[in-house]
Amino acid sequence: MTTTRFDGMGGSGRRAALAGLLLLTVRCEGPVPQGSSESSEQVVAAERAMANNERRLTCWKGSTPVFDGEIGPEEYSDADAFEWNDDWIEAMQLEIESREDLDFNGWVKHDGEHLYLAFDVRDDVFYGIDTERWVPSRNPDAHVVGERQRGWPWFGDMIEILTYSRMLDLQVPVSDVTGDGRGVQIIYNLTKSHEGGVGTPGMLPHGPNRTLENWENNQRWILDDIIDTRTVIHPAQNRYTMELRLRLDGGVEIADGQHWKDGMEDTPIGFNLAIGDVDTPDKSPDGLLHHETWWAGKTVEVDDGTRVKPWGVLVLTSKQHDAADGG
Ligand SMILES: [Ca+2]
Ligand SMILES: [Ca+2]
Repeated sequence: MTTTRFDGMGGSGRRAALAGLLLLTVRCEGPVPQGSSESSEQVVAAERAMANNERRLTCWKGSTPVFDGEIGPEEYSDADAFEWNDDWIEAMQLEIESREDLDFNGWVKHDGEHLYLAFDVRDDVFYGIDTERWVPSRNPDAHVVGERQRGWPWFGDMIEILTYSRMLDLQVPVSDVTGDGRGVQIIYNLTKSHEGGVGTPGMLPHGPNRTLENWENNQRWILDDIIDTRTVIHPAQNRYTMELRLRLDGGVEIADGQHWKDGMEDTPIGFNLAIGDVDTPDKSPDGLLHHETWWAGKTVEVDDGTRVKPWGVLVLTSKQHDAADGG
């Protein structure tokens, strides 16, 4: 697979990467997941919205998992799986140095009511558990919870989740999302949460570098349980497992007022993830994270100089994985 690296490269590299992405829009073809159908019009629409059709997952319909943070041996066998590899795009200075430093597996599926994401993350040092809760020099208020302008929700071992459910409908690049069913950018943190405060894992609205609209909608999602998580920490194995569920009704709005539901045709939406790792201060030379590794990249510059979000593609389907060819 071709790796397109957007962040941390000079202007010429960015232009080359962008040219590669634009070439995809001309080619009008991308690999289509086995068993789920996708029209060439949908592929073109995704590319207009800056989605890389080579980054794709299928959200099959499957069994309802036990929502407890544990990942049983067969619990996600009917889901599409992803894992860390060299195609993920690091946004911080330091590359992932070993599988012990940071490694993860993940799964995605839905049961007709919720979209589920599950993560099994291996990390040698849990920030705020194995370490003191040291704060970055640039923001001593990093752990203020509930105030958009002060806290850094993403500081810590974390997972950032992004959707662009209106991607096919709008077919345009976006610099920001609205934080609701149309598109969301929201944070899971291993050691703090909007509802439980410092010390309790869970969801947080994104911080001061995102819009007020995104923050307010993120907060409503968390308080109304449109999005919810469960976490289990396995300290002896240096790993944590987390299950996230997102209510389809209210959480995935594919057109104005229309939410994707079971029985609809296969629908690609924009999707992206970042896995963040903080260890000890010496591993954060820029005072930020040790790692922030992105599935589809963090941002990309377009012709007018603005930076927009690159996306991977998540195909929502009513089909089941087992029924798919080769599934
Ligand atoms: Ca680590
Ligand atoms: Ca860590």
